[in-house]
Amino acid sequence: MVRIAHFADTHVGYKQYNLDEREKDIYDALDEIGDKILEEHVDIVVHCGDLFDSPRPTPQAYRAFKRFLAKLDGKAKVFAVLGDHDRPKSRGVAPHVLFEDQMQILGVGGCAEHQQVKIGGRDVLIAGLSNLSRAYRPLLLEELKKLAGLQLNGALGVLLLHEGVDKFLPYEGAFELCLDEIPRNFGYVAMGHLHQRIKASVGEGELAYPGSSEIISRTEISGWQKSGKGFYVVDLEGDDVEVRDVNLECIRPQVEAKLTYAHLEIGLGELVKKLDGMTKLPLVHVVVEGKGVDRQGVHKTLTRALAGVALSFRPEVVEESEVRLPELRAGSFNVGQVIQDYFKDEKVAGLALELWRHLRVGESDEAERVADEYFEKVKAA
Ligand SMILES: [Mn+2]
Repeated sequence: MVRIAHFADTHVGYKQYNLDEREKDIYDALDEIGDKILEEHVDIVVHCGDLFDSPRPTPQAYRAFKRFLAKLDGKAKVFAVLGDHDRPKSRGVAPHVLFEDQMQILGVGGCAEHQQVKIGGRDVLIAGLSNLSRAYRPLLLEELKKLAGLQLNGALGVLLLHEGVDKFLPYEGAFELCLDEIPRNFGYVAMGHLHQRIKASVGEGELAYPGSSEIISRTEISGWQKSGKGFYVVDLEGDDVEVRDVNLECIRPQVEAKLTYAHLEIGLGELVKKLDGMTKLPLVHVVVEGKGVDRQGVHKTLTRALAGVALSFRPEVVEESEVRLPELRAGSFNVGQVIQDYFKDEKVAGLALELWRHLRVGESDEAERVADEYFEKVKAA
């Protein structure tokens, strides 16, 4: 049997809401992953992209990953592909190259790569293609076709990718690949990019997204509540593939609350009770809805009530007059399609869709990054 630890989207260096504690939370998650990987006695470790939050990590982020690799201390072979966050923007090298004597980076520059390793007498073929954006879909498909034609000759096949697959993004249309475009000759297709945990079958094998290792965005809260955050341990034995969740204990809780302005104190009392006794001080997302809301007053009340029971809170005030429900028929709504119809131009629609995904949850830093990246592309063209 060959045992693999599969993780992705660690976003090391990310500092949610510019809070020092959140930057440290991400390092803590990486530390715990390292500890738990050691407990599992894995042969191979694969990271499927967005290891770092940026192609130019801070020294602290580098140090956190250095500590992770030192922990493994050559006990497992480490492979990685680059994600959209940590691949270099134009010319230049990925931050991973600093560690290239301890890990292999696969499929950089739009060229899929594979290599064979021997684990306890078994041949394992590890293939990978680093992230290519939707704009390079033809190249992506061409490379995947080459991988699909690989002869495994009895070796266990593992494929590493960092892309969005349509089946798991039904409303947004922001995918790079369709499920049936994934090569079917690999026993395990290790994915990165989507931050929720997903498992599916493809061909004879299994495909899985381990999700992000911490809660990177507010949209991940429900997924975290349902299936936790962490990584996968994958056991490969002949045609049998077993994928098991390993959840982290250090995740900082995030709570969403909706309060009415008229009954703010009562609602807050209940919220505070709910927050009491959590392992780490939670991050709280509060929506206050009502008429003629005194925003400053609300902020003061929240600050007073949540001091000591929350790390920080993100307030949002919704005036009752602003609450308008759009008339949409059930099942007919696809944000990607609406945006596409409005803008006509595919590239502009792509930009708008990405901005929408971030801005609807208040991720203005992320939106800025997307806008900068788009601008750089336009400038280069
Ligand atoms: Mn990504």
